[in-house]
Amino acid sequence: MGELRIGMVGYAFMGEAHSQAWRTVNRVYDLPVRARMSLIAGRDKANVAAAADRLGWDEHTTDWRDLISRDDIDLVDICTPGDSHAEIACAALAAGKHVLCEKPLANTVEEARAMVAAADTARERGVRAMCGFTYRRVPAVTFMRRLIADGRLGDLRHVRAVYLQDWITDPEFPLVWRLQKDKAGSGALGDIGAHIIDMTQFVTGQAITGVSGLTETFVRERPLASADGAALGAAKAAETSKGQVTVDDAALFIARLSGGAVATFEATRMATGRKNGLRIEVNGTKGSLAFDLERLNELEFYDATLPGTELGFRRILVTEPEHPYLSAWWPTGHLIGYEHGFTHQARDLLEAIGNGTDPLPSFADALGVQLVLDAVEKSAETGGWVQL
Ligand code: SOE
Repeated sequence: MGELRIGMVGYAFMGEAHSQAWRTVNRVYDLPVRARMSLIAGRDKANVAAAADRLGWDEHTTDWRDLISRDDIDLVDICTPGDSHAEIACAALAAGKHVLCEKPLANTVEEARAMVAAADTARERGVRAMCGFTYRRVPAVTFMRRLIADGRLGDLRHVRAVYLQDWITDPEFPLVWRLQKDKAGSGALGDIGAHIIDMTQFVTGQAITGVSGLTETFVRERPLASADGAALGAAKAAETSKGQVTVDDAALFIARLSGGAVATFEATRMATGRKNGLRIEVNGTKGSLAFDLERLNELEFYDATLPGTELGFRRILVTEPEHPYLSAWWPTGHLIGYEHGFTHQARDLLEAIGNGTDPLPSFADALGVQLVLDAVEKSAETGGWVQL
């Protein structure tokens, strides 16, 4: 079995999640290649050294360019804020390294297009690129796509997708990078709206063809963050001086899909009480399916083809070995959690690289999401319909 030497940039929330996946993936799945956690990069010397030790990386560096110049790195895993995705990914691909890049792919459509071009050129040399829309790899979501593709819902009519969080409801919550446009590209729209856009296109197999949306920033000034911190970029302490919030707190839009369905989307970090509330429901002529991330081992299924006396939503427990990804985990009925999606993502990427095939979602798929994000912003500015 060949070894794939990984270099990862970033060690915060996503860096930890990806590290866990690289540590675990070959212990759980039989794969054509073995991931080696070779080198981790981060700007702060003490922090990256501590992260390397805690997360299990062989070596660490304060300069991501070391990952690009070293011959003993085969794949670059990008877990940084969006403002550095394009530069790192394009450099890595040009150097012949495979790339896994966190979502959203970039901060602008222009950057995303450059990344797609770099990936296309690299593919000719057998180099692979993938974007990390991890929730596709929750077994219930993958299974939902399968049921829809098998025609179990008939013709699709509606998609209703929400992604609700509440971690910035307090106006004193500091101005972390996720609230700064130059670092994050957009707010709730790109951070969590991107997930429900990708999920909608993934489960339905249909592309979003046009949108009309609005965005809102409820808290326009926040205390400056004084130090980099842990989960969600939260600062250890906040300064008394304030800075401008330059992204949306909430984004809502309606859309049309290429197969004729219509869809509604809501992404917000101001939904008090909702912590990581991603929910998607699809209604078709033969039935409905719903998924809720806070109950990620389940699907709700309404089969409208049953006799009237038997109609009703029923719960499918997605924990059988026959369900996607699950045969390698625990016996029937034993649940999985948030982090497993990252292991499944690592599995699919290693399998594709080992077999010489293209992993999904590709950079081109992720550019598709970026175009929708851009269209929603344009629509919010103009108040009109934006065709894609
Ligand atoms: C913060 O909003 C965040 O961590 C996102 O950045 C992730 O993509 C999402 O999975 C959970 O929430």
